[in-house]
Amino acid sequence: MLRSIQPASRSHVPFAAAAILAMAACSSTWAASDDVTIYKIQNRWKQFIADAGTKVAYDSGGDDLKHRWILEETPAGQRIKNLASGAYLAADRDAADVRLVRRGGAAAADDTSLWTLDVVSGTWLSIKSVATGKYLNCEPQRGFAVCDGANVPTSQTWWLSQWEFVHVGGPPPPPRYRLHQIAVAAPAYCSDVAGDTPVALVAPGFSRVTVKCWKQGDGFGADSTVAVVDLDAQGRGSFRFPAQDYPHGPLTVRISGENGAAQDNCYLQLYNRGGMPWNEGLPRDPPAAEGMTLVFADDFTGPFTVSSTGTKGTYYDHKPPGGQQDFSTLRFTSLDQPHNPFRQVDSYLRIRASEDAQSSGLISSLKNDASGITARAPCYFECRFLGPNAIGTWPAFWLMTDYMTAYVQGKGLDEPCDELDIIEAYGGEGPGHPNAFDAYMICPHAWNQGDAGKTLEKQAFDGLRNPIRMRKFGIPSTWFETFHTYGCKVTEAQTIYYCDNVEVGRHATLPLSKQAPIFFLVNLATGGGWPVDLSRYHGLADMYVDYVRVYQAPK
Ligand SMILES: [Ca+2]
Repeated sequence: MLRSIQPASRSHVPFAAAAILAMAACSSTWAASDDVTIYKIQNRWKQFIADAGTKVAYDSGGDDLKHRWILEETPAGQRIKNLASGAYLAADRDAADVRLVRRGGAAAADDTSLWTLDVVSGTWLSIKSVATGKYLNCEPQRGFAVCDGANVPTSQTWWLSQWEFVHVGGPPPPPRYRLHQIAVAAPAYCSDVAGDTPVALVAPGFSRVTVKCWKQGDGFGADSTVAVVDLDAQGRGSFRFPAQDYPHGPLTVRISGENGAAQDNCYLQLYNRGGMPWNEGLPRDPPAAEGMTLVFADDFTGPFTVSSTGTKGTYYDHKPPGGQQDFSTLRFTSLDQPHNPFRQVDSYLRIRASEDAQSSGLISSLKNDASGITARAPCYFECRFLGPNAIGTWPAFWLMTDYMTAYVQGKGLDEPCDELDIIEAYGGEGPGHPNAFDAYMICPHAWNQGDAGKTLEKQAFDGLRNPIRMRKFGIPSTWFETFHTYGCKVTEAQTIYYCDNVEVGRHATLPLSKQAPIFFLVNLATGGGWPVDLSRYHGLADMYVDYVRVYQAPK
């Protein structure tokens, strides 16, 4: 059992103010036991707390009564009561131990047995003492729970202060919603819709939310307000989404709320089975490829094929060789494996990140035997995709010079190569998150090329003025609101980056990129040193790739 800590190089302070969560329909005080929702309370290591007399033990659970607990609600917080003994959990101001107090100790003036529960991630909750402001935790492995945790548990940190209320009897518990977080109760996240679609919301702490969705039209299209929804006292509300009036295919419906300092954006990803065709598929040749010939295009209209070697499959589904350099927290998973992250939907490749399956996906145009699709400068690579914005999502379209030919010749993985990240987009918003909104990163690298390579890499990066702010270049929507094309032209002199055919940055072409074969990768990675938490979207995030194409100038 280890204390879970965040990566040292990153800071992450998501929601400073954990809040009391409504458990409105939960047990009323002194109700008969068969009318009361009964829980076992387990920690992250599947150990259950139990009444051990004056102390609170945690152990493998068993099924005896000492492990069964109910919640009693009071305006000031909740009490956690052992079903069999009637004793309450209580925090001590002067000692770390959690005590068990009998009914007399739960007098109205005594706040030591009051607790605030909040959602940390998915079904995991924090249990905070109203009296001491500290968190119930299961350190220091003495077999007894204590309440000395001063740190706010997050999806990535302080697992020892996280608890799950497992329903073991009585009425089913009501769903929990986090204060100042907008949740969609229906339709399901990442589901298909068609036509007029009712949408049900729960947004505790907000009285009104605004719903927007990017709409087809001339040029870039335009934003549209779908609805302004007034919510009831519990934060519930609904609206109708007229999917028939919006683009066919993947959509991001944005639901935003504000209440004083509290703000939240919920990104409801949907797939519109109906709707209006808009910019789907391969457009005519882009201006940046003038004078070049199309050498590869995939509109994802035919079978999506993968193989690690040979010409049979178009792609490899890991970073070659063998995925040993895969870099996603939710690991890149093969097409032919359980939890396959790939699915062809109409003329899109969907890459799904799933926390339940612990999987996501990457495609590489270069395979394990160094065969595959490459182009040499002067050349142009382009991809049209829509990325998901959730905590830790990291969609990307990027290029590398061929290092696999050297690898299959036995030269290892320390040979020089270049990497050109055309777009690295990081999801998550607010303090502790890298970009989102209209920002993404363009990152050139000159790997294994000594100090000279590092100098060139730094010059190239510094000249790009990252992050790339899409609005600054006249592009009115973001990488997660609607589709965009992301392109890179590599000439012997300059490497130029485009979004929707607008130049967004350039640098002197790195030495290897001038002459080595270049291949492309598209992925929905997660993490990269940043926290990953898709729980508010029930563990799902989808990237949709419309097409990818490659041009090269005739020699
Ligand atoms: Ca397509």
